[in-house]
Amino acid sequence: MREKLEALLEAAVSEIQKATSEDALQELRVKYLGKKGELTTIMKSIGALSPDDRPAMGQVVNSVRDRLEEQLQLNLGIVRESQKAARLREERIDITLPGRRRPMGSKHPVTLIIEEISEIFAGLGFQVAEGPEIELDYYNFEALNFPKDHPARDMQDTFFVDEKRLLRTHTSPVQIRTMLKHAPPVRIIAPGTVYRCDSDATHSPMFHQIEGLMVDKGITFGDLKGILTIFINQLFGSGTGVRLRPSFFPFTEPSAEVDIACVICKGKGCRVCKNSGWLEILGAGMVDPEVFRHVKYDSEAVSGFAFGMGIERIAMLKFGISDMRLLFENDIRFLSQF
Ligand code: 2NM
Repeated sequence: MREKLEALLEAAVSEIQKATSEDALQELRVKYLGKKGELTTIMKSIGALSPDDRPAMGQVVNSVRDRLEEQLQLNLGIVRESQKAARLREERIDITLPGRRRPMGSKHPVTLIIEEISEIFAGLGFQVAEGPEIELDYYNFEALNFPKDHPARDMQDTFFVDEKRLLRTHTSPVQIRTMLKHAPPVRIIAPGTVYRCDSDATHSPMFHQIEGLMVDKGITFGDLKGILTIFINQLFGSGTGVRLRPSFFPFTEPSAEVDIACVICKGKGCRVCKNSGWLEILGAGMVDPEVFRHVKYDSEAVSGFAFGMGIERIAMLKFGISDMRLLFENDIRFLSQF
């Protein structure tokens, strides 16, 4: 039996050393050490030996098993190393090749205008305020003095989430939230995305606005006109004509539409201004005391003005974009020009 074991060990070691793959080594493990393996079979026959011979023979079997185990591990390491070496020999990397360039991104024209306008108002002491795009009906309409039956509160015009919540139709709720949190004075602008049920060549259901609010002791309509004139002259160039026309908004009284002299024809009349020489770019007014009541501001002690403008229209005028839909197609050939 001892000779048999020695012959087995020699044969097995030699086979293990010749194996060139992990699979071959696994097969040899099964062949010798598996449940029906050659060593296992010999081990089982120990029972037939006389009790005196069993311990010694058991030790021999164990040492043969340990030797085989050791040899298998050793060759497994060797096989893995040589496979890795072969792979590395084949994988040639040409370090002289130029790297793959990632195309440089660019800011969206709407983002550029929001940044430019925010910079101008920063220079006038306005801070940027933000708020949620899913808004409460209360902040979007109720606190802004929209009557219950106002058409803007209809499903036709507004995307409702449920009874109480909607996609904000303007950024005015940001001004409400700001006034509820902070006592006067406030000087903020609220840029952001807004939503209305409207979709055609000149209306996108998702667009952008910047609204502004200034509240302090003794703010007048003159401050409104002065601030907006400075703003327009910085955005469109000094000397740009400014015109105010009376208008109406639920949240301001009095209210005005603010026009600028057409940037295309300088007021002579063209297609863009529909021959009027003027472009409407802002709505504005003195904050209605009813709005102050909702945010618990004392309208006897403070007053303020607010204004709002659409960004897409301003981006089109400033960059000479003829079709608003280009701003929403996200074609990089278009976007990379700004
Ligand atoms: C506009 C025009 C006029 C406005 C008013 C307010 C608030 F919250 F203070 F009442 N925020 N924005 C406002 C006023 C917006 O957009 C055309």
